[in-house]
Amino acid sequence: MGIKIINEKSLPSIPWQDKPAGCRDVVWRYSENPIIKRDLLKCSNSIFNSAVVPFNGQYAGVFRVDDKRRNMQLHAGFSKDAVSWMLNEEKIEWVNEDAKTAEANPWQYGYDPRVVWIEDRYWVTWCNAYGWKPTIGIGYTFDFKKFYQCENAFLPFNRNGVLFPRKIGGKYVMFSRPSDSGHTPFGDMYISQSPDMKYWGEHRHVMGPRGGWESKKIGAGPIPIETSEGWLCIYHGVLESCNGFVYSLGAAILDINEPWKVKYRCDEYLLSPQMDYECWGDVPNVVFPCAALCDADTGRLAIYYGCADTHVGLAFGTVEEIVEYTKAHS
Ligand code: BMA
Repeated sequence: MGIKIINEKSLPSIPWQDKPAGCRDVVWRYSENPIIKRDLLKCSNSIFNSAVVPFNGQYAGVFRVDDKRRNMQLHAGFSKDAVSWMLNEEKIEWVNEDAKTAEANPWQYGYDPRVVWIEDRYWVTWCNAYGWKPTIGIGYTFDFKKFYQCENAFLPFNRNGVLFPRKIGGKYVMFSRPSDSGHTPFGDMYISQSPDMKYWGEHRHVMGPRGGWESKKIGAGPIPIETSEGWLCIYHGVLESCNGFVYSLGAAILDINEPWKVKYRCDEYLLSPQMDYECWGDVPNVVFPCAALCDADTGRLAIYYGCADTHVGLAFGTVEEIVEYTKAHS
């Protein structure tokens, strides 16, 4: 491989299917999609926009479950093969280490989680209600059994909080996408920095919408992947049609030491809602990536994405091909 993957681990058990013969795309779907159907749990109306990571030689994750009351909740889940998932029927009960944090921020709703291993634990970020208004919640777990909640990173309104997998320049780094109270008709990606996961500042603009498939708003997706070309960042972009929003998946490559500097940005989407399960559901025409597994040895990527705000889908690609394609179409 010409492109080096940095700091990712060997993951020989990563889910994988070779690119189908005749496929001209850089990212292709798992043939048995969706891998998690909306009714997996007794309580679930839908299960989508969810995050998975390697865990104890197998896999674990945090899943967005909208229940039948249509409350947005987070549930832990486990898998041997990262394709077939068992989710806890009960939602995550967050524990606050600090009583003041608990008092100030009682659980109301949470959605669109991301999970990343940094240093000694799995960090979870999600869109968290504060006074019933969305902002970025942060917590952590060691075992996917007990989950600890920290102070919210930002004020409302904010969404799509995504951590980088290591400190950069001595600071934790997170994407977010400031927004408004509703189904935001705008949105740029920003980076914020923190010495301690509690106080966030040194905000930097990364990029905004720029036309076509990403003309309305954009937001970070899976945890960025460190490569010799820069941070490979898969994100979503939204187009507004006469019939509503269309969510697609694209890629950009950011500077390693100053990740608010965009080196390359693919002008085509890499995956857009085209299959029935992406075009038909509670919110039609949505592919919404929240996680990617990466095998450092082969460069294989398994991308987990929400389908039509209803199920979880899986797609494949390789770091090398996505990086090359992004550079060539930037
Ligand atoms: C966004 C978020 C996502 C959702 C998407 C499409 O604003 O609410 O959770 O998947 O809209 O409805």
